[in-house]
Amino acid sequence: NVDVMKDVTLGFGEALQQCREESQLTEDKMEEFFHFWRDDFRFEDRELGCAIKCMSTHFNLLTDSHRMHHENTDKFIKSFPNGEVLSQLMIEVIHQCEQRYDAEEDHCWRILRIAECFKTSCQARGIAPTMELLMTEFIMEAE
Ligand code: M21
Repeated sequence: NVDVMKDVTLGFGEALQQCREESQLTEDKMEEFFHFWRDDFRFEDRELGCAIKCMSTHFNLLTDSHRMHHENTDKFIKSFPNGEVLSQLMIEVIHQCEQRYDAEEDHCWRILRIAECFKTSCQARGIAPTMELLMTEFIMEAE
């Protein structure tokens, strides 16, 4: 499960470079997307929420009201090896987080809060990938 999350994170993270300009997310705020899983990662910059919104749009994962598109998200997760073992759970977690922050009208801020909630829930459920795992894979991919 942790391996599936690793692959989805690295796959999703491929859209970061394309979204930097649009979201004004500078490298000092987030160098690489997988740093999302670091213990000391802070969810403070609105730009990060904007970047996740842009990246989600890039993969067609949002509806017109900027909420998760369940069907497309399911297909996206299942496009990774063994994605089917985690797809339902991930969608459920994100959906619960969406409901918790539904009153926030600013899309970037809301998505940032949802992302933080998603990370915390994944850690509580033991499906968050470790940084060692992510970094090793990231470096191997780059070589
Ligand atoms: C699994 C890899 C990365 C996940 C990153 C962020 C997940 C955040 C979910 C935000 C979904 C936005 C939904 C909008 O309502």
